[in-house]
Amino acid sequence: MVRKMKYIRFNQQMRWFGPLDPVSLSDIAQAGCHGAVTALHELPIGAVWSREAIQERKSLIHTFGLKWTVVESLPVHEDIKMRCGEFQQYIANYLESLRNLANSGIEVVTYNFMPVFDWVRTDIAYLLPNQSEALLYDQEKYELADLFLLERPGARAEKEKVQLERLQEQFDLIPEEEKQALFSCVFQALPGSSTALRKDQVLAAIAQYEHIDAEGLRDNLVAFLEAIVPVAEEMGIQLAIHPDDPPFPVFGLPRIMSTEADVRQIMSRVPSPVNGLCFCTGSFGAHPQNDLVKMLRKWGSRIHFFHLRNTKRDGPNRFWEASLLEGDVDMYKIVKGAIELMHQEQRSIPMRPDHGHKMLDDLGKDVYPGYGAIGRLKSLAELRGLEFAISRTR
Ligand code: DNO
Repeated sequence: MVRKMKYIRFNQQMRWFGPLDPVSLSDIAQAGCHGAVTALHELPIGAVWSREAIQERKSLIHTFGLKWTVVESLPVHEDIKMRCGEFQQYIANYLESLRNLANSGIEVVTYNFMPVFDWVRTDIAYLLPNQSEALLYDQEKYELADLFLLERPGARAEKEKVQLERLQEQFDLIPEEEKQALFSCVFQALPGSSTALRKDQVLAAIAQYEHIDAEGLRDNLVAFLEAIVPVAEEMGIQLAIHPDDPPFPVFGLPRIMSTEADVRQIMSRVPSPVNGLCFCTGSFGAHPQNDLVKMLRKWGSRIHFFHLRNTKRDGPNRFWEASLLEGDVDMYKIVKGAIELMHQEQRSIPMRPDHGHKMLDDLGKDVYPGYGAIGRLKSLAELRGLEFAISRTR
């Protein structure tokens, strides 16, 4: 008989981008986390993660009294997403990495299936009334970047003539340095994304998807999962797909993990319990039709990792990253739902605060956008307080 534990807590994590991250493992340990979520960021996408390299990183993390049980991300090569080129070799590599990770004690592997771009924002220093800075996605800025900076063929065809004229006028008013900043924000700034691509490289990467629609991409994801799930099952690895961020198509590329309906399809087409979700409240929460509390209730047993952050929508396809307790997501209900889930299933689920505001001493520092220490520490403290209070009163 399973003895029920009184309090099952989140397995508290913070993301660490490796030895080059200005936020150190010592900072993460001082924040009181149980572990650091990380990846071998220095390796090219698609390469095998060797047992030795994994062990070395793990030993480093252990030196600070932290554990490494969650990988974010083991990135999926574009050939696998398109099911072309060297995709079989890349799947074989992925399987080898999964085995090596499992043999080194990794329990959860996070990945995404977004073509070309991982996450997209149009401003990484959106000034809040209290002088801290947040990340912003503004559809209009995105359209300007798409039409006039990237000059994606096809972007113009998606617009009416009058709309184009209005956008052109807007674009002409932007000073040159701001145009540059917009380009690098949209295409080159965000951590965890593949690499800083040049305009021609971005265009070439997008063009490769010309003949792949959402259904095609979904089939490719299912085929990928069918190849890796048996190994994940055998090795005791939980797979956690990250939702699309933002949760709608960008640059004419298909997106297949934006809504509850998307989740349902992938979870039911590959029903193994190891085929699970990274429940990112920021990404799912930016879509007005997603009822996050309901999704958590419905798909709880398939949630292997929580990313907790809040967004505030203030226009169609426009949102900024709000304080943890203040955006559109009811964080009280989410944490309550997560606690219920952990008790019901008698398991502690890894959770990390996601992007934080840039604030206090971090304002002058060069930190990865969204990943300064102080803003995330604030969110973590709020989450811990919420969790503690809910657990004590249930
Ligand atoms: C952004 C992150 C993403 C995430 C990947 C997972 O802050 O949430 O980069 O790590 O999509 O594969």
